[in-house]
Amino acid sequence: MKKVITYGTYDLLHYGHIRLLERAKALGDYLVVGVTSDGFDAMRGKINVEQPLMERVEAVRKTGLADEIIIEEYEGQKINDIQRLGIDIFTVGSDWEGYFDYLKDYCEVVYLDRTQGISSSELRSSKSALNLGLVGGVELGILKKYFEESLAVNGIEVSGIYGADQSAYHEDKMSTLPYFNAYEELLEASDAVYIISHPSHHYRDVKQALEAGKHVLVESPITLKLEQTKELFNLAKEKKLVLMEAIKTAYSTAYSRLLLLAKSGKIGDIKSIDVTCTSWKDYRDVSDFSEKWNSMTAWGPTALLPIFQMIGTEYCDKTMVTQFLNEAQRFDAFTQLNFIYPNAVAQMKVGKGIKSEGDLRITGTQGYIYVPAPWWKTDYFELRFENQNQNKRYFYQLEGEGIRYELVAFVNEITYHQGNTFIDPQVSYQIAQIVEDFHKGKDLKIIK
Ligand code: C2G
Repeated sequence: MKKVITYGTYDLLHYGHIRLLERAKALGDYLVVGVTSDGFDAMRGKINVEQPLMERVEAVRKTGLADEIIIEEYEGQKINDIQRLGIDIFTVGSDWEGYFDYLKDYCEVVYLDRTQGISSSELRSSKSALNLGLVGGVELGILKKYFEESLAVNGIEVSGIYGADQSAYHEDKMSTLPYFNAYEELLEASDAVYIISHPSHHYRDVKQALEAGKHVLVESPITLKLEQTKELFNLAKEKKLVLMEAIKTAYSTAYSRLLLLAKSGKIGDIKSIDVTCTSWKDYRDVSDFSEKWNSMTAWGPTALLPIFQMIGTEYCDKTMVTQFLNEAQRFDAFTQLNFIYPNAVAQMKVGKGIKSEGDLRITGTQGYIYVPAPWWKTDYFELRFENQNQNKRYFYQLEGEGIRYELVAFVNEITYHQGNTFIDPQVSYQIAQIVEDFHKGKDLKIIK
């Protein structure tokens, strides 16, 4: 018996799919169809799939062409399936010509002509790509990462750049993008913007974008003041626009799973969180820090995230200690914060003028979770117990440092209004509050 396998998303099943399945079936005696899971599609950047997995499976089943249907969930699964199921022929449409030649080591590979003139993309309710404008500042490296990641996400088209130094990109792909000299013009050309101007400009930049009717993904902190952050969220709500805080860690798979595990009681009650984020640079020759992200704004929001998301925002006391490299311009070499909650404590240390181990430890009454440095872009963490035999290790794929997932979440929220389940507004408000207190010097002790 000749066994054939083929894979696809089969969104809004159409004539092109059916013709492919018919020809695939005709190649042998038994046809296995692999239908991609929602998660796998999201990971490979196919984020605009309209039907959920079960509906797509049902549609394939109804064709009566598949003898067996399996779900494709991870990269590299094809080899496993082929060996496991004893497959003789792997086949797929000619749009994948050459791409699956590596499977020739395991079975015969056949590319079938793609049916012209029909596709799921055309059938999908003619939603065009989201035009995303990039609003820069001095953080050129990060802006570039967002551009590169946007290329891996279906449904996003970068419309241009404003506010960044164009000459910095002369050698790469980004230089081909339109550069706008006026923010209004970039807004005009975009449906949404990603903003990484200096935090002191966020309020102005976000407000202008929202007032122009554009969705906003803004680096955290959203603004430097709690009231301003609230005002912007209200404005977004009023205008039915998405305002999303860009803390990439919040959108990564490993971190999301870690959050669920910690909350599920696997390590007992959480009693303490210790979190450190540092990135060192030599600032000895720097005299003007006005456009630089200080340690608190660059790292504070990321470090505060696990604390506020795991033990809440209702602490009873906090102390903040900082050492300034430039006190007038509020540039801190490092800042340490201690929180006391009714049932737990937390400590965060952030710094650009110090270097330390950037790990995350969550202490519970039964065990602890350890996330090695750099914890904020991790694909791995461990659950550890007194009895080491109970220890567990968890690995998750991390694409583009989490930026890719963040962009997918942003597009999904704009398209499907699923609600931002990644960062609760209360967490955003509390982050803004801490950043505001720091800049005002409230509860702040200064060391030399
Ligand atoms: N197809 C076709 N003609 C069309 C459209 C699609 O022959 N007009 C074929 C594709 O080439 C593919 C199958 O139908 O073999 C399913 O297409 P999609 O649902 O778009 O899935 P795709 O993303 O191509 O998935 O890892 C390989 C993927 O799983 C294939």
